[in-house]
Amino acid sequence: MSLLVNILGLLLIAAIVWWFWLAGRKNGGEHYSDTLEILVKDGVYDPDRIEVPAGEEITLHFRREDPSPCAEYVVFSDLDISKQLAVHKVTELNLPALQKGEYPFTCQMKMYRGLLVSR
Ligand SMILES: [Cu+2]
Repeated sequence: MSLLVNILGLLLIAAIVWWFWLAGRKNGGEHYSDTLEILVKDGVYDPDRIEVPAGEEITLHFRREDPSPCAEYVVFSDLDISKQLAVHKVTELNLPALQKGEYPFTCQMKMYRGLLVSR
């Protein structure tokens, strides 16, 4: 009986974690603006999903707070664009006008992952 109670308890915890994880995610992604900063820290880009306008040149701002070499470069492999990010600073990255679509960006080892959604 106590085993059953323990299992139910674990399931409840899993459900709560799952709920908050889902609730914390933004469906369409953050909307791009000139002042939007992408924080590079603890293995995640924040925001990790950004909606950008199609057909416009834009500038992304990456604030790298992770000194590990893992975070050193941001790579847009579909666009053949990469940029070295300075630690504890904001690095600007210019992107050409994009067609509608999805453009993943990662660190060079693909542990950091983000997505640009061009609409
Ligand atoms: Cu990495």
